[in-house]
Formats: sequence, C-alpha cells, structure tokens
Amino acid sequence: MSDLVQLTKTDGIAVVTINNPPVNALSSAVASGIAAAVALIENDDAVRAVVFIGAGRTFIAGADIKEFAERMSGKIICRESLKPLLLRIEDLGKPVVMALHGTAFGGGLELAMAGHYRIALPGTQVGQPEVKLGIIPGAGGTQRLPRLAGVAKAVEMCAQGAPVSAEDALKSGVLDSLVEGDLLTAAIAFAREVAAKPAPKTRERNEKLGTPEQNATIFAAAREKARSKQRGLLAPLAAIDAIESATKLPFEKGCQIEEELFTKCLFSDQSKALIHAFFGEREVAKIPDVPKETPTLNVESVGIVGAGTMGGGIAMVFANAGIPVLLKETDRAALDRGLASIQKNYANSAKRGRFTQQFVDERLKLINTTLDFGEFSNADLVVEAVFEGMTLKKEVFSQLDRVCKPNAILATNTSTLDIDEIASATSRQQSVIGLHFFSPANVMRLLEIVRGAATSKEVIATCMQLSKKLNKVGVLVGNCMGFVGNRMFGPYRREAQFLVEEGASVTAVDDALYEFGMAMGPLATGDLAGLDVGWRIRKENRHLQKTGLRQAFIEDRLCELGRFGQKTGAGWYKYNENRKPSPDPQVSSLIRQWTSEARIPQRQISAQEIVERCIYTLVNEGARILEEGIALRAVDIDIVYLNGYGFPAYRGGPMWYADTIGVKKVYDRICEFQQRLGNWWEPAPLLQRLAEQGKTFAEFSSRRGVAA
Ligand code: 3H9
Repeated sequence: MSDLVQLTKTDGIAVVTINNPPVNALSSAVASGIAAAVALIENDDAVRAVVFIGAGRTFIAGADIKEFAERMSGKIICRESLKPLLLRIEDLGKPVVMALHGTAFGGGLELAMAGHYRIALPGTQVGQPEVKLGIIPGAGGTQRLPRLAGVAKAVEMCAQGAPVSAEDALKSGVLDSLVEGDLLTAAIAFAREVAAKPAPKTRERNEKLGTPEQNATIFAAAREKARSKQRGLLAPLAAIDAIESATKLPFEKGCQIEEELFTKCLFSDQSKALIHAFFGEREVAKIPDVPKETPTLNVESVGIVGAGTMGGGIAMVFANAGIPVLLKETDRAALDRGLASIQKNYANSAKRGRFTQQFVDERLKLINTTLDFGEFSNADLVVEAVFEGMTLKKEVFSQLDRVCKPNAILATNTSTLDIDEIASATSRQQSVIGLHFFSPANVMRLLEIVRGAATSKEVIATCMQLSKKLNKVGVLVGNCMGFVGNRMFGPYRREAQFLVEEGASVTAVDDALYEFGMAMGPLATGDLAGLDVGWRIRKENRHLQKTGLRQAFIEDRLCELGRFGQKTGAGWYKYNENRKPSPDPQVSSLIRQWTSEARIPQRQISAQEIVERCIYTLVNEGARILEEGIALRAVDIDIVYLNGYGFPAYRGGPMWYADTIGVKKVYDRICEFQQRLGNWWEPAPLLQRLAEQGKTFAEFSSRRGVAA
C-alpha cells in the first residue's frame, strides 16, 4: 500500500482513503494504490462492503493533468488504463459506497460511478470538466454517466464541462443520497445498511438510455449548441459522439469508441493549448520575488473615484465579492447617472437569471456614494477610474495622498499611462499600483496588476490575492505604455488598418480573425470599445511616435467624422438601434478615396495573410515585452490574451501559438514582411535569437528561472 491510498477495515467494512493533496489527483501512483487496496479486498471474505473517501478538502478532482502533459511530450510512454481498474471495482461482488465531498471531477466522478452507491455532503460538486482541457472523459464517463443521469444530462455535463451541485446531482440520479455531519461516519452507516443488498452495476443500468427518436433531438440540439457556443472546439463534439455510442452500442464497444476519441483529443494541439492555459492560470499567481509568505493588507472597504462605465463596473466587481464600496464623482448628476447604470446592469443580470433579486438587493446596499474625497479616509484601497489623462490622474492622486490613511493602497485603472509618474504625485509611491480592469469590468476576467518602480511587495501580494477574491485572473505586469495587453493590441489593430488601407475590406479583415478563433475581429472590437478612446490617446502621445514609420490613418479620419463606433451608431460599420452591425458602403468608398489620395497601391489580400500579419505582430511585440521583463513569462502574456482580448483558448495564447507553429517559421515570415512592407516589421531581437537557436518562448521563460 502506498502513502497515497490507505486501507482500513472495521467490522466488515473496508475504507479506502485517497490522500494525494491538494486535490487528490488520480495519478498513476494513486491508481496503483487503489489497485493494491482492491486486491486485498477482493480476497477478504470478512469484508462485506467498501467505502471510498478522499482525505483533506476534496474527493478526487480528476486524473493528474500533469501526467497528461508528460504523456504528450513523450516523458510517459504509456499510462496504465483506469478502465480495467474501474471494472474490477464494479465487479467486486460487495457493495461499494463512494463518499464524496469537495469536488468529484473527471476521473474522480468516473471512479465514483464505478461504485454501486454514491453519497455526498451538501456543497459537493460533481462534473466531467474534461472538455475544458480539450479532451473527453476517458475512463468510461461517457458510458456510465448517461446510464445514471440520462442522456440529456450526460450530454450537458460532458459537452459543456460545467460543475453540477450535489442537489442537482441527486435529482438527476448521479447521487443516491445527501448526508449531513461527518462524511466517513455517514458512509460507514450507509455501507452497513446496503451490505446485504445486491450491488447495482452502473454499466448494466440501461433504463435511462432513451429511445433513438428522443436521442436524435438531444444530440442534434447539443451539436448545434457546441458549434455556436464553443466555436472551433473539437472536444465537445467528440464527447457528444461518445455518448451517442453509449446509446447505440453495448458498454464495452462504447468504451472502445470513447478511448479512440479520448486519444485523438489528447494528442491534439487544442488539448495541449488548453492544458497550458489551465496550468498557466495558476502559474501567473506565482511571483518569484514576492513569495507566498509575503504579508498582505486587509481590504475590507474600497473607494472608487469616477462613476463612469469603468468606475461603475469596478464598483460591481467589489460589491459582488461582498466588499463595501464608496463611489465618488464631482457632481450629483454624474453620480446619479453612474448609479442608474449600475442598477440597470444588475436588473439585466437578474432578468437573465444570473443573479437572484435578493443577491442584487444585497449588492446594491454595499454601494454608497459621495462627492467628497475626505470620505475616503478609512478606505483600505482606492481605485481611480477617471478620464485617461495624466494631469487629471495626478490631481486625483495628490488629493488621495492628502486624505487616505497611511497604509491605504492607491490604485489607478489607467490602461496606458506611466504608473511611476502618477505615483510621483503622492508622498507614498510604495502604496501606488495599477489595477487595470477590462471593460465591462464586471464581466471580463482579466486584471492586469501593474507594478511601479517603488510598489511594495506587500501591496503586490495583497492585490494578487485580491484578484482571486474578485474572481479575476490577476497577472502582474511591468510599467510601460499600454503594459502587456494594450501595448500588443496597438500594433495588432494598426496592422488590421494597414490591411484595409492596402485593399482588404473591413469585413474580410474581421472575418479572417474571427475564423482564426478571435471572439471578435479587430475593427469590430474598436467599434465596441469606442474609436475615440484610441484617437484621444494617439493625440496625447503624438510626440512619442517614432518618425519615419508608417502610421495608420483611417480610424483618425472616421473619428474626425464623428464615427466613434457603436455608441454613435457608426464606426467601421453602421449599427441599428440594437447595435447590430452591417457593412457600410459609405465607409468603403471613403476608404478607397483616402487610400487613392495617399497613393497606396490596392491588391487582393488572402485570409491567410490577414491572420499572419495580425497575429505575428502580436507575437513580435510580445517577444519585446518578454525580453524587457514587462511580462514575467511567456505564459503571462498568453493568460492576458486569453482572458482580456478574446484570443481562442484552444490556441493557448499568442506566445504558445508561436511555439506551436514554430518560432523559426514566425521569424522567417516576419523577415519577409519587413522586406516587403517596411521597417515596422523589424523582428524583435528575442524572436530572432530563439529562431536561430531553435528554441521556444516557453524554454526561454524556464531558462530565466521561472516556469513556462
Ligand atoms: C480527467 O480526469 C480525465 C479522466 O477522464 C481520466 C482519463 C483517463 N491534476 O485550482 P487550484 C493542482 S482530466 C493535477 O489552485 P482551487 C493545481 O495545478 C481532469 N493537478 O485550487 C494547483 O497546483 P499548484 C479533470 C491539479 O481550490 C493545485 O492543484 N479534472 C489538478 O482553486 C490547486 O488547484 C479537472 O479538470 C489535476 N486534476 O480549485 C479539474 N487539479 O498549487 C481541474 C488541480 O501547484 N481542477 N491541480 O498551482 C480544478 O478545476 C480545480 O483545481 C479545483 C480546485 C476546482 C479542483
């Protein structure tokens, strides 16, 4: 027996405890431990029933994902299949009670379904989240789950991957009972009760498998939903195919189909990218010079300066996390407008069923308003969200410096400006940090946490911890214009404009990037965010522009015509009253007129060139950011792009994508662009070095002493 799995026996009940902290991942070693325990139980006539339980905070959260990564990279050639082990458990000949708490996910739920009974504490979650890793259940989950929960529920769980509450799992038949109090005591009592009863094998329970007619409707609807809501992902469709086999074939044959689909998914680029994103999201929380033990400050009350779209959204983020907020504006009318917009947002969420009315009422009570900076004197954190202009921001920070308590954190939501210059308006630069929320702040998961030259480790650690509490992915970035996300987004959107200037249509550019997997095309994104935002920033920073480099001009001209995007009903596209876009012939003819005046030769541009130019420019700027240390690791850039810019998760982020297709290939193409198009395509020195050395961005990050 290993330390990972313990077997105890009392009064005819064997208890198998899985103890592999932190989440009891079902690694090869855990599977071997379970197999050893099963062997001892199989041959022991004194054992009348068996309990499986997880030690610590959870049952089993799934197979060990690290082993998948190793298997794909060839470090593990073959992993013992879980399926035969689960069959042995199902065939034990004595009732097996699976006692669940915390999360029973993936292989954990598959193990639980091989038992004869499942009981759980309230608050437990069960699920088959494999699709989020680009794979499908691979240990019989697609075959056993429809037999317990019915076809529709199994399809929903396996294709969408969302967790299911214990109450819901009880209703659908995944669980047999919910128990209160001590789980082990309840499980042993349950085991005694069922010890003399027959042990129902899940794989033989066919009564919920439905009729071909019922199932055809379920599968068709699920496939349609997967194609629209999980655009471009292979695993959801594979999961549906595997469940369809469960309804048409005997269990063993269905398992074979599942195995084939699982293997195909596991070895796909999509799965590698999604597993990279899973670990990446956890990796970004690790800051080499700000260790876990760094002391943190309490954040129990928050002030927000500015009740505009950003300020209002940020107020909702804190209120949703149960943190009271004081929202400040310069006049009552602006405050009333801000509050009305918050109320409208909450009302919409309640209407859509995202929040209950009670939740909304409680959150609204947490948002109070003021016109007076003086009322921030007790705030633990103040977030400034005023208009993007250095003079105004510095004025706000000098006011905050005067009124806030000594250890309050002073944060700016600037998306581009120099944090150190903002901090210079205070006498406490160590307390100043950037908290760059993305719009709409209450929806977008990304939070760029911008470290100034003097920001203290305590303040950084507090903000990183806070991001989790706010249900955000916090990524620590360095101070430069636009930080990581917007600094890369600038050249990306500029390239999209260049393509239009050279002859591509507005829709051709957006469609090509949408097909690549971006949530929206770059020009439509500009219309959504407001073209005037970039226009204003460009005007403010004109003196910083490098001379002699080509500048995009169409967006500035559109702004001069008052076409700011969706909010003015016209930008790159025209919009109806529901903000539905359609191509605007007036824009097309203006563009042709302007480009002819500028003597830019027009040509046909392929979708491939559109994608390469826009995505490779992201990679090139990302390489500079990485080399300068603005991003700690390549994966930090990826996580920014996956959570803040609609980059397709199944491509892993721009740097991972470059590694996947080959840094050398990207470099060569960029050199071609430089020759053909101009010097703004100068390859980043790091990109050139890695291409020459045959290395990846991930390898560069790990050589620096931080994991990829
Ligand atoms: C599967 O089961 C396939 C099967 O069909 C079998 C086929 C044969 N493996 O998230 P946290 C680590 S696929 C390895 O910060 P939380 C995680 O990296 C699997 N490691 O905690 C982190 O490490 P570190 C299906 C794992 O409380 C630490 O544990 N299952 C795994 O916020 C703490 O994690 C899933 O997809 C794993 N399976 O959330 C579930 N899970 O401290 C994936 C976690 O070094 N896991 N780690 O950074 C989760 O969703 C969340 O981790 C969970 C806990 C909700 C469980």
